[in-house]
Amino acid sequence: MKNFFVTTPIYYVNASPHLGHAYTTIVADVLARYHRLLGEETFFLTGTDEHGDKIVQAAAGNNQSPQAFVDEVSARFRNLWPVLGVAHDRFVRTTDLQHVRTVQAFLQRVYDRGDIYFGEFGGHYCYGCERFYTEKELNDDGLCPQHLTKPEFICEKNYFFRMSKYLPWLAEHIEKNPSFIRPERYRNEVLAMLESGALEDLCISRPKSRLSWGIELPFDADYVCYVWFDALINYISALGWPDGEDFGRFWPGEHLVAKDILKPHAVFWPAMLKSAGLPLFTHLDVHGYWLVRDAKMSKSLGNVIDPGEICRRFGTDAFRYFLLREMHFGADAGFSEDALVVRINADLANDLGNLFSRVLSMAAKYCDSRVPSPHVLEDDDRSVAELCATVMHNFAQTFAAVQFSQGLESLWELVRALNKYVDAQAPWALHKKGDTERLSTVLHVLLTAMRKVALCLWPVMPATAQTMLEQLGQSAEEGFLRFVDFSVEAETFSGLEPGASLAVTSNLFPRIEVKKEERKKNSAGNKERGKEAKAVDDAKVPAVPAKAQADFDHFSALDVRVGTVLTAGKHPQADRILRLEIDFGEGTPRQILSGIAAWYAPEDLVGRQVCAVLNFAPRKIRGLVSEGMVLTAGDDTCQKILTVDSVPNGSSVN
Ligand code: ME8
Repeated sequence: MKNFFVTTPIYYVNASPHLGHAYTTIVADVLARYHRLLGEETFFLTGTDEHGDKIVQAAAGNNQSPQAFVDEVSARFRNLWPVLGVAHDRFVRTTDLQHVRTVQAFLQRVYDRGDIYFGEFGGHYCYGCERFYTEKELNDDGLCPQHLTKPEFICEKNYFFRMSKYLPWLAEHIEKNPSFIRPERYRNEVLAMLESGALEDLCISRPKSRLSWGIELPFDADYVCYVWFDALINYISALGWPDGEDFGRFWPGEHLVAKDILKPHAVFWPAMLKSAGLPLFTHLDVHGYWLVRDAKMSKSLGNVIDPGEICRRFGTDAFRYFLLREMHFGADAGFSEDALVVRINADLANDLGNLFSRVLSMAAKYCDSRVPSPHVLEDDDRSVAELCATVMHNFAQTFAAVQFSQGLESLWELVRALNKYVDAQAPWALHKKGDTERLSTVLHVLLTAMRKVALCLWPVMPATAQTMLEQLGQSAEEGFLRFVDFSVEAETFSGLEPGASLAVTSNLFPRIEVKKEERKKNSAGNKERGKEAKAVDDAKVPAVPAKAQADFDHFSALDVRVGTVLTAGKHPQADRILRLEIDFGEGTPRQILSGIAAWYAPEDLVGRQVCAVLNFAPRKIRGLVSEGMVLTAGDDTCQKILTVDSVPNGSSVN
């Protein structure tokens, strides 16, 4: 028997799971179920990535220890998956003891093979990415290409992985194995990266003096492992490497990620595996971003979609279908509730739901809700059987090649063709004519084809497919999977037992009636809520004369940026002033004095992000220099800081 192992990235524990996380994990679930349909023994892994600077900062911002923080957020991820119909086999956490053991064994092996060395290195460190950049990797302005912030130049002694040694071999492997990274555009991107010569050895340690929340290096207790080197190893720690039997059974696996983490998966990870003498993964499947109102989801834009809430409102299977149908794997796609409703009404209620509803009610009327026996097949019937076989072959091919949207599109050709077949054969007319043989054949053809549709849909819409099968007189999920052989199913136009009892009616997907105004309100979402809040505020704030009209140039001359408060204390000479040290991603924090002591205790500000004007000339206030001005809102009676929803330090306020 063949085995199949699929993984999602393990999610960075700093937020609640969003639509992007949901998509990757649902795709992995679909693939796992598809391979189970093929009769393969599958293992599906997901989990959370819990070490590194960002966790420490986020935990501090929450007044929690890193461990308490990761326990809480990791549970939030784990609890979401059943809501999305996701049935993973293992949930790995990088703070698991087994993971720590595997990482240390892996490091030791690579070290013993001479692929880790100690050296002094000066590099451009981006705190957002938690990694060093080489000069060539920075953008033309010398900024981190991901965060567009100025990295800090750090020179320290560290351990390095001889990644450069494996790059020529990796390029050759990718050239020789066209489906190793797919779709092709990402394969080309990685080959270009390898050809550019910008990649060097990888710094894989952090001194404990700077970061202690990590896995200790087995060969130097003063250092912890770089978070990416640690996190990637989850794919084998979850299988118990080096001694767990699951490793021998399921590795190598197929990885699913979005384009943001292409490089660590396509370059670091294969080089690490090669150095440790382990087989490479089979495929790296890379998808694009879900965009909401044309932008990548981010808290600061207020366009983050909560997948749990969408499932509760529209149904889990409808949501899964939409995600798989709407995104062409590899390219970006847009999410909106309007588009979701359109798909539910057109594809699920009209095409699929209608087919089931009309055929089952005809079977109730004309053959007592029992599967009829077929008689002589005519050309039209044979065309349906042929279309079924073609669609199932397409479906298998496209799903194996992660082209889910195309697979579903092809399946819907069949669903639409079946509706047309109903219209053309007009069973009601056959009944009127008393042509029972032909009527039985037509209904049998329809019910057989509907069963094939249900079979294909099981990976994408498991609960609905199960209902469909039960309505067709078939047994439930587990029993069903035991006897189904997908390849045989594609070849043979049969599968129903004459006489088996059918459901009397079916209402799989009721149409969603959305009144125009309500839809407007839904799609405006946060915008509407913002307006309501504004209306309340407008009522409270007394009208003040507006300031004189100003030039945009005056505004854009100000350098307003976001930074995290690292320390806060009272000004020794001025009661009303707090002395803050704020990290704006510039390397050294700035000292800024702010007259907000009446409204904030210093400890309330530590870990919070604030906005400040940075390009005023430094000013001395009672003996201390202030290198900027923190922005606040309010009046003489109360001033509150302007804060933002976690963006990288140094981000400009525009
Ligand atoms: O990168 N559209 O975790 P992460 C589609 N911990 N998918 C999206 C998305 C979007 N707008 N935003 C995020 C990490 N994703 C590391 C991984 S693995 C060894 C360590 C999905 O929480 C997508 O799968 O930032 C992406 O690869 C992943 O979330 C990144 O999740």
